[in-house]
This record gives sequence, structure tokens and C-alpha cells, in this order.
Amino acid sequence: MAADPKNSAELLLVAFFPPFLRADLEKEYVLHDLFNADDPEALLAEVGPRIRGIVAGGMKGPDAELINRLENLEIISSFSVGFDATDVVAAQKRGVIVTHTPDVLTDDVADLGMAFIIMAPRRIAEAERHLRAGKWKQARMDLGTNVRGKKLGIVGLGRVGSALAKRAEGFGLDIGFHDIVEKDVPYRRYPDLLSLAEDSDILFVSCQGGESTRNLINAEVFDALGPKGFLVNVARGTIVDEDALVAALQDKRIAGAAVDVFRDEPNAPEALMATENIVMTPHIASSTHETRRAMADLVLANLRAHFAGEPVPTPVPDQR
Ligand code: 8YV
Repeated sequence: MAADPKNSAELLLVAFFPPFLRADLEKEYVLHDLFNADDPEALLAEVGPRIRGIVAGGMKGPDAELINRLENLEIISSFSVGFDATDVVAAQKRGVIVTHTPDVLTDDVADLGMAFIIMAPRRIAEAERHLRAGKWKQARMDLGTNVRGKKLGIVGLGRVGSALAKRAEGFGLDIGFHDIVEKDVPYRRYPDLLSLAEDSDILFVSCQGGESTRNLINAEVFDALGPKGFLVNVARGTIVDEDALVAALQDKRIAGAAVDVFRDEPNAPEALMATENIVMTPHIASSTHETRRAMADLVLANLRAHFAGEPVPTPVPDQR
């Protein structure tokens, strides 16, 4: 049953969402789809003053201009743990609540990360391409590299980094990390990113996105990682200088990479597409039936709590 337009809050959708989330939202709220609008300006002019909530995504969220234009905006509920696509500071300055979906996706993201840590050194994607292209009879593939006993450097030991470390222990990796926060863990802590990269065979990126980490993984880091090193990124495309990654892979200044995220999603650069020694997936780390359902439930729970006048379950901490 659709929501009663007289009594329901009106929400603006600013990203792509799975049909089951849209259907659930529609039962309780009046929705306006800015993401798919033919004329976004006309839509905003018409419904802007009535909008009380925004539903955002990890790749697409409202900027300061949109936030400040919606004078009756109360809440932004993001279908993501990462909140770098939303201008959280602009929202919080205005007293607009921002919520996200932490914890429920940690295991899936760490699982893909672990798969990548095996896939890149063992050349699994390359091997599959070799087989499908009918090359098996003509030529044997070059050997891969095993991971047992190799040094894993985790950049950002938060929820995903910690879950990944647990998995990596099972595969016999020797774990080090760099984090701006002190952690009580049995892994080696490195005071800076370069010393971690220098001492790692595989560098795993699991820090926050946004301006503070833009191009953190750059040419200097690739050179520190070295020609036998692998980069794995399941966090945000903006953290890696993509041009430097292309150059490092092409010049074999690193051995390989596996990435789920890109600078300009949903586009992956042609130069990476044409490179053999990289595994690429289209931002699927949290894309399972179970996790996307749990993320949707959190989006709904945050909106429900807010419109019932209760504290929201998973607010984004104050970023001001
Ligand atoms: C989603 C994500 O792919 O949670 C995040 O931060 O990037 C992913 O889980 C994205 O939010 C879907 O909109």
C-alpha cells in the first residue's frame, strides 16, 4: 500500500537503490526521485520546500548546495557505511541528522578483500581469461605467487581492516598496519604509510574516503611497495591516485592489484581495462542479498526513529 500523501513525510532519493528498498520506503513515505528525474531543477522547484528527508548512497549523496536549498530538511539517511559522498559537515552545521549503515556490511567487504588478496598474487582472474580465450592448449600460464607467510600491510584498521586481519591470520599472513588511531591489537603498528608499504608484500586499503585521504596511495607509495608488491583496494577509489596506479602497473613497478572501487564510478579507466595484472570488480563488496537487505533495514530504521521523535540508531558522528 502506498503512503498517504497527506500524513507522510516527503523524501528525496538522490542515488540508485534496489527495488526492495524503494518498495519499502514507498509504503511509509512520499518519494521524489531526483536521481532519475528528467528535469531535476523543475522537480526541486516544485517539491523542495516539502522535503524532510533525503535517502543517499555511498557513491551519490547531497552536496552543500542541495542541503542548504531544502529549508525543511531534517535527516539524510545513507544506504552505505561510507559517508564521503554526502557533505556531512554542511548538514550537521544546519542541524540535519545524517545516518549510515555500519557493521552490517563489514563481513562481506572483508570477504571480498580476502578473495582479492588471494586472487591477485595467484593470478586467478588472468587464469580464467586465459582458459576462456582457448589459450590453455597453446601455452601454460606463468606461475603465481603464494600468500602464506607474506607480509600484509593494512591501511586503516577500522571495522573492515580488523575483520580482514582475522581472515588473513587464517591464511598465514604476517600482519602489520598503519592507522591514525592507537589500537590494542597483536599486529605490528607502523608510524607512517611509507614504512608500512616498504615492509609489505600486499598493501590493503581500508581507510575512510573523502578529502583527508584523497590520493593517499600515490607513486611514492607504489615505489615503496616495490616490484613484488600488490595493492588491494575495497574502500574508495579516491584514496588511490589512479593515474599513478596505471603507470605503476604498466611499468611493472608493482606486481599487481585488485580493486573494487574507482575514482569516477560507474566508470573504470580504459587504461586499467587494458592492463593484465589487475583484478577489477564494479563496487560489489557489499552486494549480497543478505547484506543489502540489512543495509536497507537500517536506512528504514533510522528514518522511522527520526520521524517518531526518537534517537536514530546509527548516526554519523559529528564531523564538524
Ligand atoms: C555500497 C559502500 O556499494 O557502504 C558503502 O560505503 O560504498 C557500499 O556498500 C553503496 O553505498 C551503495 O550505494
